[in-house]
Amino acid sequence: MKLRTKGASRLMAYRVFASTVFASTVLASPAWCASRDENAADKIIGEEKAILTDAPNVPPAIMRKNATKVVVHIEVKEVEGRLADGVSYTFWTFGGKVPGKFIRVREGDLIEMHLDNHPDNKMPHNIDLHAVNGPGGGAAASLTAPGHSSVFSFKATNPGLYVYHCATAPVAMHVANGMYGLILVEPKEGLPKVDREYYVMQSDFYTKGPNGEQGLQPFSMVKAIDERPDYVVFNGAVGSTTGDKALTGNVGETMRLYVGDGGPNLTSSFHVIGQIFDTVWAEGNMSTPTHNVQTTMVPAGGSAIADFKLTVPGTFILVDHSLTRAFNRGALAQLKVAGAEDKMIYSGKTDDLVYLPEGAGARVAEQPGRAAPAAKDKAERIKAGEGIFANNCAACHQPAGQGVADAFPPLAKSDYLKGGKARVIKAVTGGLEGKVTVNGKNYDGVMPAWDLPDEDIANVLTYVYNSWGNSGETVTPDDIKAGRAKAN
Ligand code: HEC
Ligand SMILES: [Cu+2]
Repeated sequence: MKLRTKGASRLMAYRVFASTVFASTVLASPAWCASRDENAADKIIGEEKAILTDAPNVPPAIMRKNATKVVVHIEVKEVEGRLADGVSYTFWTFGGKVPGKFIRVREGDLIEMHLDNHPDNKMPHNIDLHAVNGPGGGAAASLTAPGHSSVFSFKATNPGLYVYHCATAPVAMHVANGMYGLILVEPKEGLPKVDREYYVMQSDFYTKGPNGEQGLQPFSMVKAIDERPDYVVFNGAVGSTTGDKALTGNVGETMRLYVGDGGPNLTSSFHVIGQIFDTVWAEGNMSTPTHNVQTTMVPAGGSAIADFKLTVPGTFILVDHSLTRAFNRGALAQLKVAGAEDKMIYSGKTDDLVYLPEGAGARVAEQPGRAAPAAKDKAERIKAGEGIFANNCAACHQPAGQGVADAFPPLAKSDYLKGGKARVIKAVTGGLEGKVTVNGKNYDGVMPAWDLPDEDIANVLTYVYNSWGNSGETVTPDDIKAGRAKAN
């Protein structure tokens, strides 16, 4: 949809708007979109079968200049699939995947909706489309037992990006199991042309076992009611859109994300790290775009459309900016942009200088005066060390010490640890930077010096030495005292 900016049409727009307000009880719609009544009255010419896509793909833009009858067939399937590595889940789906098929129609179209409930399914299902004017958004008309198919139709009277979902009791359970998707009702003039469009939908999952517990996980109604999700994901699974499944683009292209939030509970603070949205149609509304947006809220059962231009290459990360959801629960996707650098827009790191503020050598402990309780034996050291590791080391070296390729070396089975305690104590107390080789791989990063009491460092290193297949040595506070790197 193009905003008409010329003075004359603005004025005309205002007149239409004003006359609507003063002359009748018809609700004013923005002058550049057709009104609900105009769309309702649009003549239906011909018939076509809807092109439906799985995320992250979006059906092609509609070039038609008239309203038509669009036939949509969606098959509900209950399928077991991957929720995270080693974790599977019985998803209830609109079309076999989570989120459901993307449906694209034009305002004024008549949609003939067929909901087919596969005979192997165990539950009845239905569909409530937020684009429908009618009780339950179509839910009552579409309640369908396994092995049956329901048909109803509706007129797409209001343009926008709408969520659809199952509304069969218990509704939250059907939604929590994956029953949601998006339907775009394009305005007659279409949306501004872009080079790439993608479909991204966030949702929250509630499993019986905690995040990461392996195997087939049943749904937990208790956690759902408490709004304590174990997983918050984009497009149905942790890592659905990362690595070789990342979204892609090229420098110079314009990109549009159709973002939905299926919930059932959480509102998304949707953000792309390292990008600014040039245009956002907040809440999927088509009449008042906003510009230059960093983070846009996508409510549960709501949507947003975000456009931006790709100006520099690199990997950009899509997140729910409620950040533990992103980094600890899974709400993280990637966009990989290829092309030439533009050092004016983004220089990259231009320099790495030594920064030694006055007094840096003194290294004040974070909690001055805090005396770590002394561990009585090796078992106590390991136990205390586990907590210290989780709080100080796991963020980089990872909870199971496996490290992160090219960034943080592993502590699990690390041959660096075999090189003797003295070197390790020096690295942890004095920091480590420059090239190091661990298990045959090179790292060139910086680890800060750890301002922890001798007791804590002894404990964390004893924990590291006694975990993940390492050599099992004990490190004592006396070792630390003797081996501390000299403050510079
Ligand atoms: C901010 C990220 C970060 C944190 C937190 C961190 N490290 Fe490191 N660590 C690194 C990096 C980066 C290197 C490699 C440095 C280099 O390339 O010169 C490293 C190297 C090491 C090494 C030597 C290489 C190896 O893999 O065996 C040890 C041992 C180590 N760290 C222990 C710890 C311990 C113990 C803690 C917690 C007290 C900790 N690190 C916390 C980033 C971190
Ligand atoms: Cu259902």
